[in-house]
Amino acid sequence: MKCKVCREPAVIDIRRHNANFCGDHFLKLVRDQTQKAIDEFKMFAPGERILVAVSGGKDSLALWDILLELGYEANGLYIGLGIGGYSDRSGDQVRAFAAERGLKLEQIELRDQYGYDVPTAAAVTKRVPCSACGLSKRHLFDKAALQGGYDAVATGHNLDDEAAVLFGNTLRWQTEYLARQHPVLPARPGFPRKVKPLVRLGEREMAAYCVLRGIDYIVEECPMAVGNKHIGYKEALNAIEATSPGAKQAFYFGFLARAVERFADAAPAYAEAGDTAACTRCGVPTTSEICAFCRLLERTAGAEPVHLTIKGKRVDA
Ligand code: Q46
Ligand code: ZN
Ligand code: ZN
Repeated sequence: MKCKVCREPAVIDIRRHNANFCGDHFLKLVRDQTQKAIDEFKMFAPGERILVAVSGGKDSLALWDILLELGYEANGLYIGLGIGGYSDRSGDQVRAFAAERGLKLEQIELRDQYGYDVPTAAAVTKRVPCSACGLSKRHLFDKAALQGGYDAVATGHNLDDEAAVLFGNTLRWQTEYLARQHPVLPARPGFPRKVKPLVRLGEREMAAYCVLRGIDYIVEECPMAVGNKHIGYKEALNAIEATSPGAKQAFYFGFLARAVERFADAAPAYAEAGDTAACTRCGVPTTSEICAFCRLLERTAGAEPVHLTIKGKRVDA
């Protein structure tokens, strides 16, 4: 197996590109593909300030590293979700990454700063943890980006993630979600621009990138992700990709090129929407008097911390 570029021994094969690469040329490919996504979707320009949402996993740490290598000004933001040992370990990983490289990392601990954690919010609201978790992350990333004067929030979603989400949204024809499934969501009043620079790269490539760059990341998944639909969609797409290399890329980029625009009407919030009111507590635009995040704060205020369980079994150790 030889590198497509230099003919030296290759360390990785990428079947959808029908090519093998040595370490150096693979790292170059990853950076080039990221830059290509940034340019193609007009994510941001040199000189703009980026806030990277880091979780401690391979994708977000690799993204932070790649953006810095490409010469962008990128700081990290980590949110401690209070999901037991998983959150402790992921926070340690992020802090070690930033400290070793002398990077600027902002940190928010839900329990310390907002008086709740994800397991407690899930118990109080009687909904799946991902619901309160996603709401909290969106609100706090938006707020941190606006307050810090950042031009965009970047997340580590890769091609496998985006193809799996698209697959799920398509299975159920969730047109509102389909309309918003774009690698860039433009800024609108009260909300920063959101970008996904890794959409041209797969999960396996991100893991290889971390190994080659000496990036330690948390391998374990969030205990709440285990067994969820998203993982099932990924497995289904992996089975298709195995016999049809390039299928994922064709599915996702074909959607962006030929279909996403057709759903634009289904997401009025992102169209030239009429003005919404401001949350009377925190000021973010909302359709009701109090925004969903402030309602969550109200509901979780004073609630006893709970342990995270799935079907009665504790999963947060
Ligand atoms: S949403 Fe759900 Fe993730 Fe939050 S509770 Fe875990 S699996 S971390 S991306
Ligand atoms: Zn090479
Ligand atoms: Zn609010």
